[in-house]
Amino acid sequence: MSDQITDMNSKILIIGSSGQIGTELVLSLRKIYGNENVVASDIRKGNYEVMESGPFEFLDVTNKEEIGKVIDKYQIKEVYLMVAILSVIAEQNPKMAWDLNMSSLFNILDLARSGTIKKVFWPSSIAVFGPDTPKQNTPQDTIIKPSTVYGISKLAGENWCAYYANKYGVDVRSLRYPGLISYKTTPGGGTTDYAVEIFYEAIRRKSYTSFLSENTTLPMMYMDDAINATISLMQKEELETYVSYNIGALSFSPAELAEAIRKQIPEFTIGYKPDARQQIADSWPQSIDDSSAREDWGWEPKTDLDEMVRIMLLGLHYSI
Ligand code: AKB
Repeated sequence: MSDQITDMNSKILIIGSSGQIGTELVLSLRKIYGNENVVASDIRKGNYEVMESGPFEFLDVTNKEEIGKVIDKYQIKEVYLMVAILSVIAEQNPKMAWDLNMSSLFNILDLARSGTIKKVFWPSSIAVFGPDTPKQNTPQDTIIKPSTVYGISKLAGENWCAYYANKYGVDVRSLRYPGLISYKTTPGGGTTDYAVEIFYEAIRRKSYTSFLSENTTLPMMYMDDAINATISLMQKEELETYVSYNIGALSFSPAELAEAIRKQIPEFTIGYKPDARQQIADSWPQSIDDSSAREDWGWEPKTDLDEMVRIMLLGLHYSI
């Protein structure tokens, strides 16, 4: 197994380029492979930089024919499918979330099986784990019985990816993202979103009311680390077998995040008003064992809590 950068002439398609991860993924991939080689697509307009720096296509991920046309038009070789209905919205609309999360994946896996796509990236999540999973240093392989609609769709997706990889030889790769923290595009509909909202409120009002309780510790990661993980996993020439990798970086509670913010904004205050999202958070791990990712392809996070807080406050200071 050797490492090799993706062929510089192969075209890449990101579906869901207006979302939190998609936005930053497009910009990073364009820096590596060139603006013209990275096609952004979404059902809605995105960030100005994404829309202006290279090709963009309006695309409905549930429409396989439409996706096929974009793949043919640009001779796409790699697809990053960054579309999903996250945990909170999925609890409110179970059927809609299941339909979108699964049909988008099937469309891409089927196109990869029968066409010219050589590699697919599909995001999984810590949401695959459930209340029976060990909470500390959650292993790669463990009890996996999710209690949320989103988690059920991610676990089914992981199994379908493994099936397409084993049965049809589709090269599909995946990461179990923790909560992702970034300032370029806001997340939407997730349980870990408090860890982004808190920065907006810290700058605007110097206070925040958390919808998770004081000591709810969850695995989290600064976006640059998540993007690096994603790209380096895709740059690996070959992986032995399909696996959706655990990746860990930070673990903190709302109280610990508030304490880190207070180092930069001493007058910042936090209150707690847990709502229905608490139950989702309580079913997830607190920290992640990512030794398989470290061993198999050299995963290593770089941003610690204080550095992440500093970057977030600085980034948002100039943009809101
Ligand atoms: C969510 O909170 O739903 C997501 C996730 C952990 O996958 N951020």
